[in-house]
Amino acid sequence: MTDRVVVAGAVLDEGRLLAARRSAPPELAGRWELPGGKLEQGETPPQALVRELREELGVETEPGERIPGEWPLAPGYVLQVWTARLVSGEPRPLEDHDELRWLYRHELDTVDWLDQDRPAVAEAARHLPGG
Ligand code: 523
Repeated sequence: MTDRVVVAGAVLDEGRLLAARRSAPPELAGRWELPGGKLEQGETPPQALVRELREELGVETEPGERIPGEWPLAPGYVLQVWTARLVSGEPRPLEDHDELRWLYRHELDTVDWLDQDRPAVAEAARHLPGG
């Protein structure tokens, strides 16, 4: 069976990457992620990403390019990541997160990323100024 996709966004703005701290479930709470969520029926990953970022952060975004790779999650799920440009709004932790931080490239290691997000964060760093 095909794995279900969880899409996450490497949201870029003013030379920084957005990191979001999960508030649930307990085993993931306190760890940092690229925000996103599961695809719903009939959605493409970029469509799901725009919806999830609107719901969770209250912002409008425009997906950019896919970050190469695909990372296993719970059985039956895989993580795919797209870059996204902030179009309007200031992100707020409306759902699923209790803190947000904008990180410059040299600050990317200052939060405890979920293991499965780390390769995509490293790749997203290539889109940030400073190296
Ligand atoms: N991850 C993950 N990294 C990451 C995201 C967005 C999600 O490892 N950047 C994992 C965490 C969960 C699963 O993917 O095990 C689903 O993510 P979740 O809970 O953010 O998806 P939602 O918001 O669609 O979930 P429901 O509220 O359950 O529908």
